[in-house]
Amino acid sequence: MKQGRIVKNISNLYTVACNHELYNCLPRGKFRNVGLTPLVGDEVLFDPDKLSIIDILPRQNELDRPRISNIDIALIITSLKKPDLSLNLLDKELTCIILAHIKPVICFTKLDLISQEELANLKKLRKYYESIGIKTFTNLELKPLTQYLQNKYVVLTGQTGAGKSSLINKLDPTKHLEVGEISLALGRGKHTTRHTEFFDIANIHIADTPGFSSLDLTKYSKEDLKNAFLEFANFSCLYRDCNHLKEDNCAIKEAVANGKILKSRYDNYCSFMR
Ligand SMILES: Nc1nc2c(ncn2[C@@H]2O[C@H](COP(=O)(O)OP(=O)(O)O)[C@@H](O)[C@H]2O)c(=O)[nH]1
Ligand SMILES: [Mg+2]
Ligand SMILES: [Zn+2]
Repeated sequence: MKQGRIVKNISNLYTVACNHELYNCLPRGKFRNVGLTPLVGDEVLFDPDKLSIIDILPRQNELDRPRISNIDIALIITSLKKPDLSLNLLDKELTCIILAHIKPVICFTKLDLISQEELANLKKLRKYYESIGIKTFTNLELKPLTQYLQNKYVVLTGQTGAGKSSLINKLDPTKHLEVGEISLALGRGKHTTRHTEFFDIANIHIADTPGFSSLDLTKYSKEDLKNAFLEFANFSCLYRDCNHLKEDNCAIKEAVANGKILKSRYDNYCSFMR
């Protein structure tokens, strides 16, 4: 029996990496009986002769969309055009990642497609997210980005068509992952990524994923959602259990009014709470 890490999954086949060797394994039947599915990222015990996964070691953390475990950093690939920037989606992704106890980092793409005015707006946006402790990069800042991700287990998340696979190809020019334009008719790419897979590139363990078209926040409590908006902790409201919605003397609403909290952040918070 050996211990390794699942680095790739296609339907029921799991590729386990162990001492730089790869083993294509099937999960043992007992997992299905107890409703347990191995995930890319899992540390597992496996039988290298029978090519079967015997046990899954406890997970440090686990993300639902994309499904993956034991991640240090989720790099949210956020395109500014095609698909257009959605701060609602970005804040949703941040919420899910923070509540999964994974460090979020934002990487903006397609700066070549935006106007000067939009570029100035991006600068302000980056400054705000940095001020609340979230690192931001663009896909034109490859050097500092790779530096920052050194030796980390990183998952690429973000909408289909945002530029996840393209980023991997950029980081390693010997890689030729399929990339694709999003088709407006289908709302999904023609040559998009269909499975989750880790690559070791430039001293980074980085996983490409299919991305997603929607995210669901209904499993979170109001308390969870409040905690996910990190900047709210800097303010104290009159009522300790204030939901920052209809309450009087709400320090959060005051901070929005005087520009200390980004209006889009607060609007997205309100929409998530509903
Ligand atoms: N103009 C522009 N296009 C990009 C950029 N990054 C990716 N793309 C294009 O966006 C499309 C979708 O990219 P892809 O990497 O497949 O996105 P994924 O679905 O997130 O993996 C492809 O046609 C890429 O060539 C960028 O920075 N600028
Ligand atoms: Mg892709
Ligand atoms: Zn409040």
